[in-house]
Amino acid sequence: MFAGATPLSFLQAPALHSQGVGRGRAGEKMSEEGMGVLDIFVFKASGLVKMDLTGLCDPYVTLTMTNDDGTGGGKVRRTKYIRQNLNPEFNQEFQFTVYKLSQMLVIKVYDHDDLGADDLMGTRRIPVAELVEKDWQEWFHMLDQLGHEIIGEDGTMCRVKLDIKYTPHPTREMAALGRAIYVDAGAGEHQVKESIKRAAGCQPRKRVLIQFGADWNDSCKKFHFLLREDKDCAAMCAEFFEYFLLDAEHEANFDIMKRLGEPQWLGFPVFVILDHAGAYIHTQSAGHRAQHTHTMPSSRQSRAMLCTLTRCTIDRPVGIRPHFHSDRS
Ligand SMILES: [Ca+2]
Repeated sequence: MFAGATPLSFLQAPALHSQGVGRGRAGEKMSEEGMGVLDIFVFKASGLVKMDLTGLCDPYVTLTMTNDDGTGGGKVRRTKYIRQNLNPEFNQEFQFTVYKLSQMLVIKVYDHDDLGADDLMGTRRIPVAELVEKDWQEWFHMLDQLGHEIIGEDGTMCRVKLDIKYTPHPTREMAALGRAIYVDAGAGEHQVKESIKRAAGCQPRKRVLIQFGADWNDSCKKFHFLLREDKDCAAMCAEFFEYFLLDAEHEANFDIMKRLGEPQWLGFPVFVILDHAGAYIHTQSAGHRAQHTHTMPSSRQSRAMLCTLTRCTIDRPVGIRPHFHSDRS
């Protein structure tokens, strides 16, 4: 080793325990479990430059995730170093938690020296936002301190081959889809009665909004999730409606559906609105797209549907049964 003998030995070896990725810009606390996980497999490097008197080098690769503002970084992960090799194979795997898409992955190649500080050969920074887009199996070209590509001893580009795969954590929404929501089927009549009472007790009075459906239908769960969790939908829903779910496939609710004109024949989920006295006002399906293409409703669709429902409660005369009731028999 002869640190200083090459213009590439301008930086010191990495500190192995720098600050953890716990906080983002301006001290904003980041989620403990993060958004997901990056699995990074370091295959090999090639096109390295000579760093030692022998004409070779003892390369290793380090990986770091910076904070979300691109500064600092988490713990440095490093491969073993390979003695006297300009085309080393590492075959080591590392895992990183992704906290924010604004983080950067920093790849560095160093030359190990038995005496003195190791020498940096090249660096590459890649936005995490790009890495989570797809699976990568790619040669990443290393850059010098001026941002130029580095030509190795063999005349090829200095580069590192990585296999990168991103796995997002299950979101709260996905978790919600995994849970049963139509759970209190036997209490249907009671729920109708209580909701009407609550709607009448509000000032101004609310309507009753019943979502008929079944647990096997993911659109039912998604709508329910949005009406409860999407900020705009939840606010609109709470302002205008006493909202609850009824299992359309449970015998205990068949009488209710019969009274309301068999809304289940429009498909799931289907929404029925009653006024504060329990009189029928309106029936509306979630729309063909949501029901028949297995396309999950978006927040925008749910908001649009809620707008229509709220309009219906004002424009529609009370007590007219849906026409499809007689169509069926
Ligand atoms: Ca060396």
